[in-house]
Amino acid sequence: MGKTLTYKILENHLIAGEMIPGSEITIKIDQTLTQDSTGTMVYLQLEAMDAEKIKTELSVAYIDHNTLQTGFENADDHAFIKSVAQRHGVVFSKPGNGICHQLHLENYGIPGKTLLGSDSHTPTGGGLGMIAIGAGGLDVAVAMAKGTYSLNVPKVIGVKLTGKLPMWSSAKDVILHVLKELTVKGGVGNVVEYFGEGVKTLSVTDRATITNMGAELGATTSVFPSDENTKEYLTLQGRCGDYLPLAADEDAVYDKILEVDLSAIAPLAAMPHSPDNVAAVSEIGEIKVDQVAIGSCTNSSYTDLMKVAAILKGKKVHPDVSLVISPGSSRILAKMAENGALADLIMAGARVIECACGPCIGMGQSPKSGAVSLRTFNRNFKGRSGTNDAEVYLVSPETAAISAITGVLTDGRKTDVVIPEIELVEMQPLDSYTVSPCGHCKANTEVEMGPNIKPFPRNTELPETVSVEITLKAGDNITTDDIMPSDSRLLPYRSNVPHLSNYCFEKIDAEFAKRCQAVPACAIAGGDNYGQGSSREHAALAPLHLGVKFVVAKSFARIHRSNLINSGILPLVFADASDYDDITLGDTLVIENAPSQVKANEIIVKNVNTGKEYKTLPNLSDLETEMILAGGKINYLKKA
Ligand code: MIC
Ligand code: SF4
Repeated sequence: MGKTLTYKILENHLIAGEMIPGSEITIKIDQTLTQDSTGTMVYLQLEAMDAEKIKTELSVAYIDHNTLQTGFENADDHAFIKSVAQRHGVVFSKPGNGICHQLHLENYGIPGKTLLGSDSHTPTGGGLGMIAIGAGGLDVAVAMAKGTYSLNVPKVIGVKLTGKLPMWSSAKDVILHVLKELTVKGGVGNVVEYFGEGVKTLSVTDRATITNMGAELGATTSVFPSDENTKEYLTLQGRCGDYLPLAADEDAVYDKILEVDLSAIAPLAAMPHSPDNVAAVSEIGEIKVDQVAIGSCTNSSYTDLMKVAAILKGKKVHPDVSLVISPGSSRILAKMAENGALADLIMAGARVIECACGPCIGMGQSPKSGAVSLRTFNRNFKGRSGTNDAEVYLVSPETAAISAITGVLTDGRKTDVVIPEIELVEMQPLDSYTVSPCGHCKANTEVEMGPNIKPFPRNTELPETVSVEITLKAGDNITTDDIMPSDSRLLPYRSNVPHLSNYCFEKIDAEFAKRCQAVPACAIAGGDNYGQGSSREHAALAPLHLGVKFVVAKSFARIHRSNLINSGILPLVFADASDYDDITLGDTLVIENAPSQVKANEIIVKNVNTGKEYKTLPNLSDLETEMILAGGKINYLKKA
């Protein structure tokens, strides 16, 4: 039986376990990446593990999220990360270099390697034929210290591409189409693997746009074959030696196949407030637009921005629109300054800002009240832009650029604007950029700790009886942005969990933190796909600090579930989903003989108020059971 590319790469890295879907394996991790908003925790944890020289082939610490520096906090975090990076032999990428995923693609991604990143969009590397997985910070810290990562063997969804994208349809529309088909939970437990004739019509950066937003499917990761386009891309980055051709076997068997004819893809948009709420731009109609934001790890490549520049050249941004552009890397920006495209953007009236995540994570450029904002980003969760009542639509760079000119959501096919083919260009060699000293471990480097950097919370061993009060009953598809909001006000506190926890669930229920603080122990009831979205482990650490002992839900998103377990918080799944309806805010729930129930992987939760008992299934692997019993991953590692 032929093998999928996913299984070939995983098998190549297999350290323990068997390649049986659903069972736990441990794989070798070749590379890791961190960014600053999750990175401070990662490096505090790495320090707490008394790790010395890292065990990966390459680990990179990027600074790209918290670059506003409205107070000392961000810059202190940067200095902390830089000093720890140096201590452990991690490459440090300065703020201003660009967005971690774009930079990693340009400078370090290698076909066939494994990459673990403390950011949910790490699968961007799948565009180069890597198995690139997003994980919680602690998992990445452990991968650095030990060079390994454990995961459940995924199933593989094959997406068969045929045809070629017409003008005005782009890679973004392909992934929006896939999201419409599969939904935000359609990828859970799966790798999405692309194959077929259509693959060769997509550039590496197109492929990276698609694998990047595979995160929104809830997938473990997404991957493309590595072919002549990969070779050309790597060669232009000055890294032809890193090329390796890779593909699934001709007769590879997929668990499910989705066929996509690229020639039939129309310009699409994800409407408020979910990336899978997708419709054709022509169907949505010409709604008035207030802001257009182009950039983010999804759509900030050289080709994307050159297309935008070509559309804007010689035209003016509509007087009622604010167009903001954040390029993916300083190399791209430098190229566009050299070839004149930057001037085309500026002359058209674009606001070109720093090469960083910026508006994508609400770090500035929040739209006006009630605004319609078109964004080339990957998430349009309510409030993420920093403006709670803004209506955010996710679109391609082409649709964004043409709409910035017309002032309304526009299907470019209805205009006479022609987008030229963009030729890929050679990029400057890495050493002319400000990535500072490569991976040499200087164990005696002193760690710089600013006053805002506080120790991360630690759990304690699982007690015999767990008795809690329900302090929140949440609905379906709760995001980690809902649990631990992030914007320019809160991001400076990513290294200060005690402060951050006061804002936990702030947008859903402003009293949540206070309610938790008033009782000795608490728990959350959730619906389906609890914890989708960002990998931020703060969405587990803040509840841990507030005394949350378990979350009982209909189902969990992958990364958040792991983050809960790493923090020693039980993720319990209702055996009978209708039990959810029995729970009310303020109910007292009790788990008796907790350790032995955890070992049995079946837990009875008693509701003292209603007298009802709920059967719940934590679905823990052996390793996860140990972690829960020990009160989290760090405690487990210290004991092991
Ligand atoms: C995001 O897009 O939400 C982030 C910010 O990049 C996160 C990480 C974080 O919350 O720091 C992610 O996607 O993992
Ligand atoms: Fe940064 Fe946005 Fe990408 Fe997250 S999704 S890594 S905030 S650009």
